[in-house]
Amino acid sequence: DQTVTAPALGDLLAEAPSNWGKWGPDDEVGSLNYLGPEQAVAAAALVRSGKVFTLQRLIGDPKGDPVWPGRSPAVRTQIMDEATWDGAEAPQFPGGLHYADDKIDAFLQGSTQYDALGHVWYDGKLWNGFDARTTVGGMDVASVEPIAQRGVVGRGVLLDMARFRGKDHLDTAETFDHTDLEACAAAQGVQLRPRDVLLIRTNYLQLFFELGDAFYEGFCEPGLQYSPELVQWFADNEIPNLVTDTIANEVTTDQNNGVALTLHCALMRNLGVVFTEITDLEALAADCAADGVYEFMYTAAPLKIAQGSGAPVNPVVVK
Ligand code: UVW
Repeated sequence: DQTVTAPALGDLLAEAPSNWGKWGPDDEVGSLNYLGPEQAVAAAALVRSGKVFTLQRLIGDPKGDPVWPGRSPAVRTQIMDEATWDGAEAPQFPGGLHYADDKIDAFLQGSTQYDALGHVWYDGKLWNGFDARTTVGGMDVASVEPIAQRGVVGRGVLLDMARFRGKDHLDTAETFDHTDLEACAAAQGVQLRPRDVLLIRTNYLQLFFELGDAFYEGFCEPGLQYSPELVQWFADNEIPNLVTDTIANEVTTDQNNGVALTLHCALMRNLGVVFTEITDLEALAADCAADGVYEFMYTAAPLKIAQGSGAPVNPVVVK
């Protein structure tokens, strides 16, 4: 049983690099501090063709909404429609206006989303050393609010790991590391630079759309796998934001030691790397393959949700 033999995160990451305190004791946006006006101006200079790509998955996709096991897809309910206005009790507006209204009941991590830095923790501490009890009843610190307030603008680089490995999509539990990312970048003819927003394509969720509920049997997404060297690489390269097209941005269960979601802890909790999950990179990847340009301006701003552990987002890329 891997859950019994897996090492505790506190032991595994005892010597791992940390950015706690680097931007002051009250900081709630972590490695997004690496993105400032200089990075925004440089990113804007990458806009050449004016092609725009939106990276959010469709909420309410008739083919289904992929979510982490235990979460449910968003439910949209229509409150007002043309039929509503037929009844005797229907409100009447001078001039005869009718309108449609909907509401949505959704996990904040139930579609394309930004995680708050305090979304995960271990040993009772969140990002920057904040006490995990500050999450009780709504996140008092390190929620998605300051990330949403700030927004994200920077040089984005797509690393198409599926194409690099000659596959339609990566396989269940398939792993890769920073050396693979560098090799992928080299094969694509793009140079990785410090403070890049990394967008990693696996196309793994294609299996969700093919398999439906059977997708969740033996659930283990492919992705980056923890090693001390990988975490150091993220620290050295001052990566602000990791964006992927999987539900949780990393191999679900470490294939070496059985630990779940190690990088959520090593990168998000300890380094303050912000995670963006469940993006749709297909149109962007097709375009990059066609024109050979894998760098672009990446912009995103999650919804401003008070005390939220995350928030839906529709990132925009401009090439
Ligand atoms: C969990 O936190 C379990 O997953 P995610 O970061 O994908 O929301």
